Amino acid sequence: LRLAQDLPEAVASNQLVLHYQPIVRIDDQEVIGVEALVRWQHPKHGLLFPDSFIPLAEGSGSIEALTEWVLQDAISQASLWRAAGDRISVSVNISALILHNPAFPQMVARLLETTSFPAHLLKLEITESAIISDVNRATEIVTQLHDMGVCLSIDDFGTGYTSLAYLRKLPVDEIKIDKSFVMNMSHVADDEVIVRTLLDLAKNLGLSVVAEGVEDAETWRMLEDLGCDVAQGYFMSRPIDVEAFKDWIVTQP
Ligand code: G
Ligand code: G
Ligand code: MN
Ligand code: NA
Repeated sequence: LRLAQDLPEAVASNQLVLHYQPIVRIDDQEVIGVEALVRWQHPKHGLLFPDSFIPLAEGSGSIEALTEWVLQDAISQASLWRAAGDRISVSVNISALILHNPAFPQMVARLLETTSFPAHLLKLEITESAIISDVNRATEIVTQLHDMGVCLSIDDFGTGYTSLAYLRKLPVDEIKIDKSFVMNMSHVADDEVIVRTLLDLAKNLGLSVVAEGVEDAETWRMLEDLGCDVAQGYFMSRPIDVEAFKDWIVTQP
């Protein structure tokens, strides 16, 4: 495998493809957003998942170009949906390294400008560990993005080491409760306690919440009872390509 060496060419020649997973409001089952998840349609190795190449992109200097491609494609697609009348947000995963690049906010601003896509409908998902590695630098860049109106979301929430006071200092809009807690909450009592506590915490800090990893109706109902607003998971849909998403969305109430 020469994946790291192949990456720049893959980005340049459109071998990357985005799949989208719906993000659904629980009370009326309205699709309010999507998360974009990158895949690599490799000419020799077939469809590769991000865990097999994002770390390589980070280690080989390709992550900037890859992230720009992902943002450009996700925002263009969301603009098309918007033009068709679907007012949905688009969430993009951002690698820790990107938060060390002072040119990043300007790049995002340019993409929003050329598509006329509203900043508040773009959500950047940052993992807790990403923020921790260089607090001051990341805070500066996150604050610039926030001032532009872009939404900041803490991904995999509950798995990192971020203290709550620290979380509150950052201009964060949303937390995504990690799927490891949500997946089993209907039959593991401790997981249910953790999800309930995180929901409470988010409410008290004025943050939006997405429960990730909702895999069945029972979990959906429990989240509804707990007052969770928004859910994402295989129960609604796996991440799917644009064509499949178009077919999926018309089956929704
Ligand atoms: O879609 P999948 O479950 O295979 O995603 C695995 C991991 O890859 C997730 O943690 C997700 O955040 C990450 N990921 C998916 N797309 C991107 C992307 O465009 N950029 C970065 N940095 N990570 C991504
Ligand atoms: O780390 P991040 O939250 O970005 O990762 C998202 C990944 O989680 C997606 O690539 C997707 O494949 C996976 N995922 C989404 N919903 C579910 C789910 O309900 N169950 C499980 N096990 N994985 C999920
Ligand atoms: Mn994510
Ligand atoms: Na997550």
